[in-house]
Amino acid sequence: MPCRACGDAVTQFLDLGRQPLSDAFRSPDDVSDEFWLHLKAVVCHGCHVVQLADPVPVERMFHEEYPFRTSSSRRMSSHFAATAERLVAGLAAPDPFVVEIGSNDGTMLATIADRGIRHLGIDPAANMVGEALARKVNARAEWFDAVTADRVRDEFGPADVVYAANTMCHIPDLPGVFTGLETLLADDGIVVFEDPYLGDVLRLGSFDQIYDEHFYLFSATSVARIAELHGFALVDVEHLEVHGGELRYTLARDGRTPSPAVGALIAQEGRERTHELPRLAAFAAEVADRRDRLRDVLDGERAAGRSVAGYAATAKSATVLNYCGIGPELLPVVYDTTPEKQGRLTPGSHIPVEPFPQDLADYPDTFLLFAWNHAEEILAKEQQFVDRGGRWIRYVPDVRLG
Ligand code: DWN
Repeated sequence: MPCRACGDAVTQFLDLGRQPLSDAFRSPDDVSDEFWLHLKAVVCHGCHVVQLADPVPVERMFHEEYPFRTSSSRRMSSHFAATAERLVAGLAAPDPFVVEIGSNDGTMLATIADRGIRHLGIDPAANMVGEALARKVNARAEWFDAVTADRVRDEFGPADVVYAANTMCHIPDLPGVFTGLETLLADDGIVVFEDPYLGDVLRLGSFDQIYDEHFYLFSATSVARIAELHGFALVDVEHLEVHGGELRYTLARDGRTPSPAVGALIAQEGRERTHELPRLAAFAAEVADRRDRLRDVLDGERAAGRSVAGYAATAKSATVLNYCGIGPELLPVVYDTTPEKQGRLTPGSHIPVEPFPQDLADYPDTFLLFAWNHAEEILAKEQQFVDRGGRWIRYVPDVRLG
């Protein structure tokens, strides 16, 4: 398959094996066949974007039972409140219009709505759109494409800002999204989006950022090239600490001068050979080594008779559990705050997901931290677990027990 973003040739550098849909938490009495994909990552020789070898049909992943809520992390909620304030501060039009693609439960748009700014959230997960509407956010359960973009422009006029967080990387048909952006965006409007950064994934060895929903792993270099194919320029780039390291990209097509950060990051990616096969092959070797070391740590805990539970049934954990071959024999339970995941089984590995125990005495001896990207928030609220001798297993930025 050629590159989905630019059509050029690709080369595979990573094989994470047979994987389920990362957010398809099964009911224990569900005996239907599970959907599996072969999770392989490739890099494009033209635009340099890293992507999955084979896309999963988007309808299988994003639907009215999508279980992830943006508001499940407090830190992310404040991140999006601050993001909204930044977007508002940059609005210059007399009656601006802000669109969010992948608006989920309306966490970001709630602030825009509070400020009385015209806005629209577009998301295929009808359940999350329902939650957004309940917080007085204007949202619709739709896919963002050229047809939707046309309709929205007809109804509301051009958008001054189109924003997307952890969404662009989820859409294999990126050219289709860009066609929609060309239609919807005002001539002097901006597209702002943020997604996990390839540079951080390579630096941290965070291979669990690769799963069905994360079709692309972007970088400044690849986004600049892809944007250019559609008449946009990458005019700003900002590194974000959230979700294990992301980049926020700003695109425009009004000829404005890119900020110095753009050229600096592209140059850095060139120096670090971020998109080159030897660098990507070294990452793949590190991933295989990390799998073996993580299994050793879990085997060690079991041999020592210490109980272990997973902390947070993240989408990312599907890659870890299935690639490392971790099932209920090594990890009997994963605790998670999401009601829709509780009482179900983790995809592929079939580990029961339960609510966190109310009583600290019922906590395990050791937690395997799947939501490592929220470590600061989690460690702060689980201080008592550590005070009574509880330990954490991590696998990002390295395998560690302590
Ligand atoms: O891109 C995506 C990101 C932004 O969100 C999506 N494809 C799906 C999802 O990925 P994830 O599930 O890996 O996201 P998080 O934010 O790392 O994890 C969320 C899960 O963790 C939820 O099920 C809630 C749970 N959680 C918890 O149980 N206790 C989270 C926190 C912070 C906690 O304290």
